[in-house]
Amino acid sequence: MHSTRLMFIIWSFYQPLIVLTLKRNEKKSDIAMEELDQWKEQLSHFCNVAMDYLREVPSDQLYAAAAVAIFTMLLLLSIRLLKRTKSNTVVLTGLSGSGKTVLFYQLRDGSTHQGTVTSMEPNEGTFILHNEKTRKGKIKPVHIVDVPGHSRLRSKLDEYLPQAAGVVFVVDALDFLPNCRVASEYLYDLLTKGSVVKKKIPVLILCNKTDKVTAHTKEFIRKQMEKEIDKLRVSRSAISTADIANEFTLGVPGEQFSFTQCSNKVTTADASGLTGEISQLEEFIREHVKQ
Ligand SMILES: Nc1nc2c(ncn2[C@@H]2O[C@H](COP(=O)(O)OP(=O)(O)OP(=O)(O)O)[C@@H](O)[C@H]2O)c(=O)[nH]1
Ligand SMILES: [Mg+2]
Repeated sequence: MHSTRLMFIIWSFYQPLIVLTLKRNEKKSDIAMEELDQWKEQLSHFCNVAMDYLREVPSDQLYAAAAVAIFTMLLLLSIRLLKRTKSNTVVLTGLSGSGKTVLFYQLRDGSTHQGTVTSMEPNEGTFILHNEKTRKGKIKPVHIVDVPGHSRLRSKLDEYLPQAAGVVFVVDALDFLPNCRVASEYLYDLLTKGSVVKKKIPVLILCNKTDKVTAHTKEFIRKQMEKEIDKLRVSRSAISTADIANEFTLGVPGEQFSFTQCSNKVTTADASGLTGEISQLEEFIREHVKQ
């Protein structure tokens, strides 16, 4: 009973203030002074009623009401802040020639644009995915970054990882075996980076170029990379005072390495950037960059 009355008084107290603010925001210079005085009068009347009532209410109830109001405000504020800081960046990484730039243009324009040039600069853009352009309703644009695979440019990856909502590690499924070790080393370095582990950034291993019949399957690629990383785990931990400074270790000691042991989610998918078969990549992006 007390609380209903209290709510009514609080509402009565704020109502004129809200209306006043709205009126001011409209910036209508011709607000009648008369009307303003009327509001002021009403406001002071409600202030008096509220003060009288507050004097009657036991102080513990007042404290409880204030605590609930502050808690609700803080909760709403933190929800808003969390929503705002949610990133829309997805980073494409992987060895040179795996097909990142072709995928980037497929995502943006639905076509491939470029020939066989090795990227010398990260390629980035914020856009609505090409396949979503015809969809109705509000669609959130995504920020896609294609970081070149050239070893001298890989350090650029560290600039983008802190803001990443997801990382796509592109693997050439056609020319996989000769590159398996180097690709696994690169993936190992990625999965042991503090920026990836601490924030549990989801990683998608995207087996690209599956338009060719000789391309390896994602299951095969996953298994081979797990085996390679298992070997790397042993050799890297042997170099304990490390030239190679991996921030975190991978897997469970004494067990064969599997991506399921990673603290972040590591999944695999197929794609063909050249022919535009990128639905699994788009699914991953949308899963982590919500509308
Ligand atoms: N068959 C086939 N070839 C592809 C596919 N995607 C890319 N390629 C070819 O692979 C080569 C490399 O593609 P890019 O997109 O430039 O590779 P990248 O990963 O951006 O390479 P860097 O910029 O050096 O890191 C090009 O010759 C592409 O035509 C695909 O899905 N299928
Ligand atoms: Mg490129």
